[in-house]
Amino acid sequence: MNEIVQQIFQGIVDGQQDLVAESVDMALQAGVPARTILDEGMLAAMAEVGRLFEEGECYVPEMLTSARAMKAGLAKLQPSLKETDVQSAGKVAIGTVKGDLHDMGKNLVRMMLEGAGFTVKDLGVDVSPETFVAAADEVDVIGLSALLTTTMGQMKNTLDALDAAGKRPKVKVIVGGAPVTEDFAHRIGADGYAADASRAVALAKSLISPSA
Ligand code: B1M
Repeated sequence: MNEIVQQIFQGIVDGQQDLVAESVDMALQAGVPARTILDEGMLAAMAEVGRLFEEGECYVPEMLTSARAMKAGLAKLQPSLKETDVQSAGKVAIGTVKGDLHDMGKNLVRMMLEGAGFTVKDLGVDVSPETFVAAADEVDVIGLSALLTTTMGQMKNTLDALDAAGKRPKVKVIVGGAPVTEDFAHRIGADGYAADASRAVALAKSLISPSA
């Protein structure tokens, strides 16, 4: 692994916000592709933090400082993830479902959608089905993110609420997040599942313009 990318990886694992932000700047200046920084530095580091947590080698406060360090790095990376001069590709409302406070994946999907020309309304975290329903009239696609097995059920609740409010025919619903699978998406009646942010963009595009 490139030395600066390794520094970003370790900085996130250790929760060093300033170091991560500076290292991302340095990596970009040195010509390291934004995708390499994201995939090999940042996402790999968060996976490592998850592994350490699972094995009892780190706890919630450490996960939180790692998340803050990743956020500091993402803020630096965001402009490089955006394409230039892109037309609006459609409107998306995105949020992390009720009971779930994880926002990094959702933020990444939002950034990539914006980079691809979508207008995105970010509903935040711990978003109730009612809030998604209220946003449905303004957008073409609703994106639901969940990181906990215990909150995945809120995706189904949100789909049910959209259905009950008569909004389901006019809006496409896509789902994603670490515990979510294609099969789960199918079972709850979502319009699509994406394993990562790039695939979420491709999915949203294909749902809005099926021939694209
Ligand atoms: Co939490 N946490 N956490 N956590 N956390 C996980 C998810 C966990 C897997 C860790 C572990 O045990 N290995 C575990 C869940 C276990 C389970 O449910 N099976 C867990 C747990 C247990 C918890 C708490 C319950 C811990 C506790 O309090 N005892 C608690 C729950 C709080 C709550 O939400 N109510 C909790 C809290 C936290 C923090 C607040 C400390 C912090 C979050 C900070 C924040 O987000 N602002 C945190 C973190 C950082 C993690 C890990 C380490 C990293 C998550 C992350 O940011 N990944 C995580 C372990 C892991 O995932 N390996 C873990 C980076 C992010 C870019 O990836 O979100 O997967 P991800 O997004 C990906 C894809 O999933 C996809 O695209 C992204 C990549 O391109 N994607 C979508 C995501 N959303 C999408 C939507 C789409 C499409 C694709 O369409 C709409």
